[in-house]
Amino acid sequence: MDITGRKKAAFTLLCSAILIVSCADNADDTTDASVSIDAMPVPDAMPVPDAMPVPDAAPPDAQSEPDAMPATCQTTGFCFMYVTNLGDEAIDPSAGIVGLDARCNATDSNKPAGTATYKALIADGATRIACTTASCSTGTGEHSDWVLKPSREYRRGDGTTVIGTTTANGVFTFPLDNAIGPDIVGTNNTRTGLLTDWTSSASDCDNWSQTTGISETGLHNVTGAELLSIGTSGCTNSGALVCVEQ
Ligand SMILES: [Ca+2]
Repeated sequence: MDITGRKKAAFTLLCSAILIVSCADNADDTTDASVSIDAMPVPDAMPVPDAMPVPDAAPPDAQSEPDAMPATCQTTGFCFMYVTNLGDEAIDPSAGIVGLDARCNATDSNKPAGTATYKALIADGATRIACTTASCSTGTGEHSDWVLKPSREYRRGDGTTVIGTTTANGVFTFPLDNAIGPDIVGTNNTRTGLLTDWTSSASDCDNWSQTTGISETGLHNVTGAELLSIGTSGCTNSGALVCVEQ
């Protein structure tokens, strides 16, 4: 090989080297381009929606429901009783015992705070009966629309003064721990329609539908069986009502 031939060979080698470098550069460019594409999975890194804590916030709302349950004495352990302070709880002949229950739910300065429903501690021997035998000797099956719950503590509106706890047959034994309430100016008489053994009296102003005749009358400010009866009184006479939370 002469000198010219050597120069051609060297030039060819140089060109080959340049091509290899060029190809290598191209390969690097391709790699770089793919790298930049691989670096785009940012959208995959958006787990924010997975962090949705909204469902986690639901359980506290569900837990608030039990808090609303103690609205009645079915769940608070004791029930309220009070004596009306409206003065003369006149009999409404058109309403009967339902009208007397309505008086227990009317505005009254003695009624305990809250939204509880009340019924009158009263009997008519027809729709509302406490016992058909003395102190319900055969059990709660003697009740009709009776207002006291069995084995339940009853308290005054102050929430602390215990009046008494009923028997398993849904009546009180006497004496009570405390009277239903203190003396009232005017009269302490209450309309009851009950005899001292919790059976119904025939004297009930004709099932509380008449303002003539007589009714069994009790006292709210005592701890004995006089709560139920001290005798009879005219249906036009003043009389309060003992009211019981339901
Ligand atoms: Ca009757």
